[in-house]
Amino acid sequence: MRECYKCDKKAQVYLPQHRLAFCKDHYLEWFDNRVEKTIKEFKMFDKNSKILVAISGGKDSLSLWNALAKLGYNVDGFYINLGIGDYSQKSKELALKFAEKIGKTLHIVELKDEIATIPEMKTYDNRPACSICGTIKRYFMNKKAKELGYDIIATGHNLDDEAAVLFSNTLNWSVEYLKRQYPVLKEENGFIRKVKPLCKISEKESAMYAILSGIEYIEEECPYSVGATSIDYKLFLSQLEEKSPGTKLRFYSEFLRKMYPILQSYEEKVELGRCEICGEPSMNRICSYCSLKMKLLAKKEKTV
Ligand code: Q46
Ligand code: ZN
Ligand code: ZN
Repeated sequence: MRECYKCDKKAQVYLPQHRLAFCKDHYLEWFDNRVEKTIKEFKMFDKNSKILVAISGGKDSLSLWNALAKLGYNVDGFYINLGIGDYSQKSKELALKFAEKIGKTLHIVELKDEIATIPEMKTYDNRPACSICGTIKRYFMNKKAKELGYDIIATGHNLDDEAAVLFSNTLNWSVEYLKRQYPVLKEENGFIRKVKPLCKISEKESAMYAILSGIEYIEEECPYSVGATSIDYKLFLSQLEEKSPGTKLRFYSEFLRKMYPILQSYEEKVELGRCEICGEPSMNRICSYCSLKMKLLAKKEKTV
């Protein structure tokens, strides 16, 4: 058994991609420092910023909230109850429990009161549940964070998530998406600043942090995530990582360092205006959320 890199205790965690082994306390310290380093590297925010962490009840978002609070940032949580049966009920309970444990505020949006639950919307809309859900989550995160007076939204996207998206965007040469794949999206045109402080932390590292910190998180995946292509990409990248530790981090970090700056000269033809109904930023006259809501109301009326 290895010894901790920092002290003479037995190591509980081994990180092959960094060739580091740590005892529990030094692992937690390493994780917090890595989050802090990422925040500084990408100039995400500082101690005066008012940050809202998007909480799903899973290991990544709760680990992020925990780390930011420990590091002394001004940070609250934001949870959207999607109304996906037991999954949503359990994740909401865990999110509330965690907020209470660290003494922070958790703001909650109940989809059933705003529009309809995801399963209900699925019965009126043919699009994949995740596409509807993504539209709704982006909309409420942006709108509510502004209304509540926050400057930043932080999400728990980890290295595995980012590497899988990068892989997918590269396979499809989706230049417009690649151009925007950065851990900081600036505040502009009615969009609040969005950041991903766990972008250089793997899924396993974040799970270990949650477990060793005693964070209770929802282990089940959302039932709609079954069959998503991103899962195949993650599996494939993990096989590469197994053979050659550090592959994912290299793939993502080198993209940011070498490719991202080059892509900034790519011209986009996006014209952003404001939604005529809700006033939120939109590429069309009516934003995707409002058109979704209108369609839903029209279909509901037809069926009564
Ligand atoms: S919550 Fe929503 Fe995810 Fe469930 S419906 Fe899909 S997008 S999988 S992160
Ligand atoms: Zn140690
Ligand atoms: Zn709108």
